[in-house]
Amino acid sequence: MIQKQQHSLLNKAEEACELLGRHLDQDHVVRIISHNDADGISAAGVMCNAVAKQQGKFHVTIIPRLKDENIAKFLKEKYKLFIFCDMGSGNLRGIKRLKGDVIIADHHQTIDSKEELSNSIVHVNPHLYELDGTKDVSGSGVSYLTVRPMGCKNLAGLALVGAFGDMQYKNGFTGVNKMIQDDGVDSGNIEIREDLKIAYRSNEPLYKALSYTINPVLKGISGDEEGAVTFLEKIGISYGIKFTELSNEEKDILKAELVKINPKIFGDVFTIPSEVPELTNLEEYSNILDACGKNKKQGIGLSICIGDRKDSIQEAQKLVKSYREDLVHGIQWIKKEGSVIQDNIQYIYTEEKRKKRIMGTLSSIGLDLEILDPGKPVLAMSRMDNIIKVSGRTTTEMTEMGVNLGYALENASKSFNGSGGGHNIAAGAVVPYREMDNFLNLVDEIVRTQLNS
Ligand SMILES: [Mn+2]
Repeated sequence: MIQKQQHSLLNKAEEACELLGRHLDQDHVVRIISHNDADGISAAGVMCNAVAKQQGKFHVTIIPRLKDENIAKFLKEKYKLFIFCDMGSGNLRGIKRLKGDVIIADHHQTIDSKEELSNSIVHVNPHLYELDGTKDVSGSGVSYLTVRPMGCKNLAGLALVGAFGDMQYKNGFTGVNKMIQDDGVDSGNIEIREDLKIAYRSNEPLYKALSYTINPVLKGISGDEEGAVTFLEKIGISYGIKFTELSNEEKDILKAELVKINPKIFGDVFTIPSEVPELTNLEEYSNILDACGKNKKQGIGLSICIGDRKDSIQEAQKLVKSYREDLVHGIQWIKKEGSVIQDNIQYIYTEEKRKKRIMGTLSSIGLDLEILDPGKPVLAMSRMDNIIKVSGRTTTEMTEMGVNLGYALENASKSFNGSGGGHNIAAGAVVPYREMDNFLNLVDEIVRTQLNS
């Protein structure tokens, strides 16, 4: 069944590819619009690389969200082909009004995806074939499928960078992602080997590298340089040198000790062997794009994807560095201050600019490290003038007990003239600042109902 559904998706992607090919034959400039997260930036990168390979021209814009005002601007543009990557499925009504042909290469589930479309729009989205777009394919993956018939297996690695960015790797890739992985391995673009998943292991001293490792988290070590030093001293390994400089014997000791803390620290590591060292590791590549997007430097991220191997990488690494320093500070902050506990939820609150951009990630890490009680969903509240931006995070265990944060935040925010929604495990909302306490109480109430039903 899945095979058949996947086949239907590939057919649709092929249809999109033919449409793209017809426009490239006529030398039309391809108008690409994509999302500003790691997945969206790599999705645009995949598309641009494929177009460039056919000697085509493109014009790209990377945006945080496809709003009506964006579409209003595109309506005035004279391009013959628009491609929306990692977005668009939720804006079919607006997109239908565009003058040119359209390809939508998205993986988000939306209510209006059953909208009637004309022949000038090719809509490629796994949800249309009952495939799971939350874990089986990302926006960059759908973009990849769209150009795959042009012979682009060298882009498989970049396509999976987006999947890592959207957290689709869970003890392995599944569905379409697995197919892309096979493409990459068969063509030599991707290499997979078992190894320790220590972040920045070739460019930072070991204690720092370990304290920066948050995927997976290491209790007592992630976000804690002193903890990392203590751990390394205890097992008799010098902390000041790089992982890559350790002897094989030391690497074995380290592995044995780290696995005791979290078995997930040893596993498949994905690389693009032909890449420059900074981008070889797919997860680190994804972190770089993520940092670019979060700092509104999506142009740098895109330049990297389309081949700038000098200035952009240096620039992006500075962003990564400041981002991970913020994370370490954030982890220490939560450790020290904890959260505000309510009956069924807990929350953290900030007005600080550097904390605001990491609040969601911090909540997840806090739960993983158990410095925040995993038994209560976390709402991370960031104040922006008169409104509060809310990121909600919980654990799989809690969702299995009935918690659905997407539903809770959507309903609670609507009661206070806000908006919100998302997945059961991670969701977001925006509410007026003056309603913050009422909002928290209502979410607390909704979560209680969810747990009791
Ligand atoms: Mn995505």
